[in-house]
Amino acid sequence: MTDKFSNYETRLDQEMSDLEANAFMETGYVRLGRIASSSELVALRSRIDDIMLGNVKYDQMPMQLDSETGKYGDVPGQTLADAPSTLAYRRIDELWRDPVFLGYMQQPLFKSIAARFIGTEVSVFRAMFMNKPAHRGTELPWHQDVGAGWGLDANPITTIWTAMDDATRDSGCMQLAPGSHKAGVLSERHFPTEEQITRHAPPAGCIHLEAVAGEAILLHNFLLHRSPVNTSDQPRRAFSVPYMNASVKDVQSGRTFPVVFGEQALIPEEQVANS
Ligand SMILES: O=C(O)CCC(=O)C(=O)O
Repeated sequence: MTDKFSNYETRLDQEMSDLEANAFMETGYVRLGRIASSSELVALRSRIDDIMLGNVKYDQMPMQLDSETGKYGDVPGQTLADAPSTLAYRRIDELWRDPVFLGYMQQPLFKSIAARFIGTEVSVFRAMFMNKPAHRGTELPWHQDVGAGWGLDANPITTIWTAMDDATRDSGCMQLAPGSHKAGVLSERHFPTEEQITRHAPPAGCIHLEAVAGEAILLHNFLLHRSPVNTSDQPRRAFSVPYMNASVKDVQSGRTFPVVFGEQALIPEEQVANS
């Protein structure tokens, strides 16, 4: 089954409705509508191109190349320095360092969602660009975005995923198992067993989450999701941000995470690239 978005107007309403909040808690995801306008999409795409090509550099930004084989196990480690200039990155993290992406993450609708599910002091576990270049990409197996593997002292539940291009079945759109978030944490290491997949993500109960460029979807972190490789001629880029309480700590270092809403919130104008 494919779940398609049908309203192509940019969303103006900056508050999450009760209906949306209830749908999210019931199914584990809710479509927020088209959030990024055409001009915002141009800005986000050109900024990420500049980061991938090395025209805008952040020394601390983890960048991961795509695998040659399309297999998840073959993804190379993350590079922090001397990143090659190419549009074939699979993943770039810590985009809260960048004013364009930080500004996008801090918009009023996302603040209203965070206020409803988290509170006023809010940090982000990651701010991740996820790319499936044309005729490439890496298969991402069924997983939840929780568990001891993330190394946090509390599990976040709200991730906002934004399509930076149309995401179709051909370009490797996400697949979801609606309702699977209700099963709780299936594996502390991210990936469920085959038996759990059969039980919680049966093919007849799963959907292809096609999305139009600029559309954002609120995903429950416990929801099982996956995505295949991109077989189309177009890239399938996305931006994904898990929001959580600013008190959540990394269990090893004891550190908290970058704050995006609240008293200590980062300010886009103060985020400066290294070159
Ligand atoms: O964009 C994708 O294909 C998957 C992204 C994902 O797993 C996430 O945002 O947690």
